[in-house]
Amino acid sequence: MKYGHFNRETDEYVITRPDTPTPWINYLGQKDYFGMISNTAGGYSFYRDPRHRRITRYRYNSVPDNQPGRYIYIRDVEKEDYWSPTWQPVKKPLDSYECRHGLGYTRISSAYNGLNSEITYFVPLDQTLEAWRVVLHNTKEEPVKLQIFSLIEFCLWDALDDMTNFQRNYNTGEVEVEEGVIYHKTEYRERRNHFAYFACSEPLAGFDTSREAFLGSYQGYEGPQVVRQGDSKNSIAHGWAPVGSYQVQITLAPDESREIVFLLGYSENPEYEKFSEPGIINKSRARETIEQYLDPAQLDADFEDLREYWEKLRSAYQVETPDRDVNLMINTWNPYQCMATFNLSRSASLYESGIGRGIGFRDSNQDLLGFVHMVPERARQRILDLAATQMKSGGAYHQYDPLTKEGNEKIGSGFNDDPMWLILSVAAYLKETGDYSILEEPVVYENEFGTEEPLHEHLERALQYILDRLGPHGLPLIGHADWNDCLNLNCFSKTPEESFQTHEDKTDGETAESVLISGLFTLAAKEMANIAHNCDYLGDPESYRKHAEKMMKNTMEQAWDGEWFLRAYDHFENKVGSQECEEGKIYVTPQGICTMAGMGREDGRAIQALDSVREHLATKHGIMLHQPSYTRYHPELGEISSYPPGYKENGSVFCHTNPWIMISEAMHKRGDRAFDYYKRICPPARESISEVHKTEPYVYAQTIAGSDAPTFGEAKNSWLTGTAAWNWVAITQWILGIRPEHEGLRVDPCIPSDWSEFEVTRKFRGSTYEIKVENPDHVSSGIRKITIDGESLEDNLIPVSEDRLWDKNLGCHPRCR
Ligand code: BGC
Ligand code: IFM
Repeated sequence: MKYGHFNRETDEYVITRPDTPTPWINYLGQKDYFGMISNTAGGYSFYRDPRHRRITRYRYNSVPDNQPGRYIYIRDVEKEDYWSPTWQPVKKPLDSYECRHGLGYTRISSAYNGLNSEITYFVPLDQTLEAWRVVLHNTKEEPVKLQIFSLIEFCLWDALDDMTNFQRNYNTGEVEVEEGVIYHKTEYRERRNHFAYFACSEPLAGFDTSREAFLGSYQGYEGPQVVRQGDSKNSIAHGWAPVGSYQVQITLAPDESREIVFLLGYSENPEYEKFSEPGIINKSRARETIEQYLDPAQLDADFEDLREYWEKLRSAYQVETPDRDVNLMINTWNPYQCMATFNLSRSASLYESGIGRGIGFRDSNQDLLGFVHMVPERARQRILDLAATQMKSGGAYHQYDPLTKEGNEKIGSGFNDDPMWLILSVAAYLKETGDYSILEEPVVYENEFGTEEPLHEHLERALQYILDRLGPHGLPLIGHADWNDCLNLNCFSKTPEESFQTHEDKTDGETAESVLISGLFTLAAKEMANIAHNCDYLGDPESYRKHAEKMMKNTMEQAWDGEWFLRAYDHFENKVGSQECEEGKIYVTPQGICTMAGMGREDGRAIQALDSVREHLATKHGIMLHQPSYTRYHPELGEISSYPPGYKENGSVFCHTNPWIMISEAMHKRGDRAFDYYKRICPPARESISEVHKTEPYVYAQTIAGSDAPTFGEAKNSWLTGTAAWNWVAITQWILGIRPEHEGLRVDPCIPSDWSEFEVTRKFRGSTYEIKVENPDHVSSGIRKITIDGESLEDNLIPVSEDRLWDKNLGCHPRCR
């Protein structure tokens, strides 16, 4: 069952009924000011950091779901009737309803008793405000007298305190209303000097800033007293719960339309004022911005800029293939989701509360694979920020704070796979840009001044980190966990208190080993060899190759279980992910990563591992993490078995890992299989079973319940997941096969054999490549003939022009000389 449809012309997903199985959201904002908005206008906004600079309040896990949000109430004065043009929160049945989630904006249109409304929400580029453009149109033959009430509920900035520390925060809320603008200034006294404002383009017929005055005591958002009675109270909040509400009165003649603009913004006093005039908010600058952005002509121009911004980002890779879902994902939705993960890592979504996590070291390094082609300069900075949270040991803080960019002490380090992802992201950056100068950039350790070393030293230390931590079978020690945060195999080597103290970067007494990290290490060492081959910053390429070979050999000896790769050895040297195990006999992760790294390619064991995945783990809803799921708690395995069977890390279809199998299948030239897996989890391919899948059909979710779960096929945790970046890599680089390499652009398709042709436009190192692939013989892979501008090419690597190639001897690009 569908709840909407894709519009390819406008690049929108159009939701045609409001009661979607879960709230289907979109993100607003491109850089510093962000918001989440659902198809019924639920959601919240924040400036940079969703924990410490939360602008509006939101109630997770509450009922009714997905409240509050960016609300407009409309009241017909004569009929004394009111409704929400966004359906929530009043939920009166609308005569028509449509929500269009587009790139960087959401537009909700509806009709009720002859009044059409259209509300467009967006954040202008480089601004710290959001605009709501409300257009009302009277379709009736008689005039209609209306009262329009807006509502936002302010968060008292620190989102965690806001939902826990009521003895304090019922006292702190402060607002000011001046010249028709509501200022929310809680906390300004402590020289924090940031504030929010809410403004409106129309003369005010009234306002409210006290939630209780607006809603009425014991009332909810669905029927505020002020709206029911049509009478704003002009209330000023003192403590309790500050809100922002305006009342506008208009009369619309038959067929008349009117636009009203609301602005919600964030402002800070300039740095010097923070100290010279503590406690005074600088309204004059905010005022200027408000004047400027209340103007519809300005907003028209901004909306156009926004369109061009997304157009430019997406234009780096565009396709026309025989498959609708591929076209939708590659041209629009997959890069869009990748940018959301760039902006927010795993911090704020409907499933991430914005207070739990910062920017993940592992996560953001992987996310980079999906956005580096769109925002290479910002990707460069992200790499440097991440590397600055690395430790001298080569390990890394697992997360950093988006506001201060400092490593999170509480979560600490000890996830032994972390350093490998830095090597993989730097390799991806180099292949995309050819900018080897990044390797020379001085970067500190643990954000500590004076500890700078060039980035290439950080990479060396990352690799060494693994070599310094090999276990009894010569495989990498897992530490607290590897990619699977919940596979905690060293629980028994520690007291219960110690097992939660991961900030100490040491592995004393820990013996559990990870086969996934063996594979990652091999991939990373091979990337190091390639980088070393192309520039002089790293050592001898041969030495990295040797490390890779040794790890491969040892893994094949110690971690091949007969038909697939083992997952790990636990603290007692027992096998994890083996035929011998009672539960969790086979895991997808090592089959993907080890075969991608080239293990078992020559002797057929890689193919065998992939076939085992198909036999034991592949379902119609995607490939499960392991089988059988754990039915009881296994203290020797840790958190993984705390989840019920089929959910999350305990045997769900953990979508992030599926593209590893797609990539490996493509590497082994099995295009039909690779594509078959692609389609099983591809969101638009699941659109028609939205009642089962439940989350948005335009973005990936982290998990889909596995076959051991009663809700098999149900997705959760959409938007902020490494699934976006890895599927991008799988489809664009391995299935369509257009792959950036150090020396040029590889064209190496491995497609479903029934495709006759496809076309790609790829921007790469300053040139635009228009690539047409023809497949008259209906094969999956192999290139018979390749021509470029009419000339035939011997190899399928399109070399980049000389001046875009890094020159080892010059230590720069020839064009920079
Ligand atoms: C996992 C969760 C887990 C959490 C804490 C996350 O990465 O997805 O399932 O509960 O880590 O260990
Ligand atoms: O690898 C992790 C990721 O860092 C956060 N989400 C869950 C994944 C698997 O545990």
